[in-house]
Amino acid sequence: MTVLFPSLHTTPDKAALRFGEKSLTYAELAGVAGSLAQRLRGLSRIAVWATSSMETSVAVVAALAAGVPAVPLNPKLGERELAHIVSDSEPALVLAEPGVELPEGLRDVPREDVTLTGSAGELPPEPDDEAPALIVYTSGTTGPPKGVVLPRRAIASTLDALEDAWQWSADDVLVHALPLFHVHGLILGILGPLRRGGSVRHLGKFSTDGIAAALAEDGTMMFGVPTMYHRIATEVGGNPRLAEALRGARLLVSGSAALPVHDHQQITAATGQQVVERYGMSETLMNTSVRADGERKPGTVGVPLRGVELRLVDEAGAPIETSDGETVGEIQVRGPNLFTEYLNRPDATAEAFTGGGGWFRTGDMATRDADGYIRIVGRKATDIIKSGGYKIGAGEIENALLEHPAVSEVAVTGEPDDDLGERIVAWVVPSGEPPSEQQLADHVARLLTPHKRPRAVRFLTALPRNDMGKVMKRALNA
Ligand code: MCA
Ligand code: AMP
Repeated sequence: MTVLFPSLHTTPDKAALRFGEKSLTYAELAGVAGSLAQRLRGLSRIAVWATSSMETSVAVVAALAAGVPAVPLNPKLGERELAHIVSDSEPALVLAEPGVELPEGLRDVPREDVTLTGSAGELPPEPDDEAPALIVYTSGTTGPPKGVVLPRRAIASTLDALEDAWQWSADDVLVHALPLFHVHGLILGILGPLRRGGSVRHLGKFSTDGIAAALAEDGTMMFGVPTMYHRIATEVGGNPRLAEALRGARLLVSGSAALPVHDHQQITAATGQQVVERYGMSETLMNTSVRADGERKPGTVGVPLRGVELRLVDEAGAPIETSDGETVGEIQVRGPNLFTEYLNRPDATAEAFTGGGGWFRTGDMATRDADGYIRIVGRKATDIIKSGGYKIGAGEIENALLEHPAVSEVAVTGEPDDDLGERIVAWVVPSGEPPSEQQLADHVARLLTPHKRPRAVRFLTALPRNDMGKVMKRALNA
């Protein structure tokens, strides 16, 4: 049985978590999470209203300690998406920050507030390594998001592989402002430092000033999505305080989407730092990274992490043996970092793996150079959009927009965007008087979530279709 967070037992006085004015040492965290864990034991599954807060972190640590699978919920989820996740995951309880209002969609789920004081509790014995620990919802090309079931084994192995790749230690103080309902912010950004016995400083909300202040104070590492690094890159040349703070960091890590080489270059020019990129997925956790002690090659996501088997395959599914930096294939991976299944979706789980050998098909297209560095060049499915580091399925937005009375037909695509990487564009055939862009954005934000809202709406009299009647999305973007 793996002890997930040894420091809860071994370094009581060390700072573990800090959110603004709130902070907890390892002993305090063990106490509050232990007492909550005792109350959670035996429940089938719980939800966590995942605000960017200390309470969310305590709730997740408590659920892990109790061996109860936890579903982190984006607090901005719209009504349709929330209803789907609640009915799919059937949480017995929702843990929330005191005083935070929960939406109607959770009215049938009992609520328990997470408090940071009160009687200290004993941590229960460690659950089994294969026990489901977290269920993280992620979008596909069509249909509603699927729940990715992650066992403790995957979490421990990915975090230990990153210790090796980044020389990540108990001395590191991680600074970030990532949301806590996805793998990046929650597993890497909170559970990562806790597994190492280090500390986290979460900023609540991203700002370049917040990053500069935290790194200048005691931060040694920063995690962010490319949109955050792009905002830093745009500003850092004219902001000596930000440049100085970044210069002093031990390691800056970017992930969740590709960081453009231009942003890499601007940051390096102003700070001397070379941002390290790593590549992962909700289903696989982390697969590759540029190593802290390795050559930094901007525009690549580095080499496979310890324990991760990675291959590129051609269209026929045959492995590509050459490492010429040019031949493009789909990335497939295998290893202890992988998820167990999609919740309630054996069909989708079976489809995600190859028949022979159990390789997971990532859908990401890449090349490999002679040093084994992977460069991601695109995705197999055009219907997956990455915006602000969030994965978004075109199909779910199309379905939501079709429910709007003023929309007759619609196609959704992703378009390059300097800030977001890709922006969501809705191509709409109106049923009468065209609705306003704002109306359609609000409609999607209300049903799904605000980051899935279209950032541009273009009206057409008909969608371009091929002889089979299928919408030709490439023609729209041309
Ligand atoms: C705007 N807003 C609206 C509307 N329009 N709300 C409701 N209805 C509307 N019509 C609100 C938003 O909710 C938000 O509120 C504010 O306006 C601004 O939103 P927006 O422009 O969308 O974004 P932003 O605030 O500029 O955010 C950029 C960001 C964010 C901070 C970079 O995109 C972000 O945090 N991304 C991280 C994604 C991530 O963690 N991905 C990891 C998954 P308010 O200001 O109140 O918030 S990938 C993963 O886990 C894998 C494993 C991996 O590899 O990492
Ligand atoms: P998600 O399903 O939200 O976990 O997103 C996973 C996807 O994000 C991967 O399949 C990749 O397409 C993308 N991704 C993650 N990290 C990187 C990176 N460093 N460079 C390019 N794409 C990335």
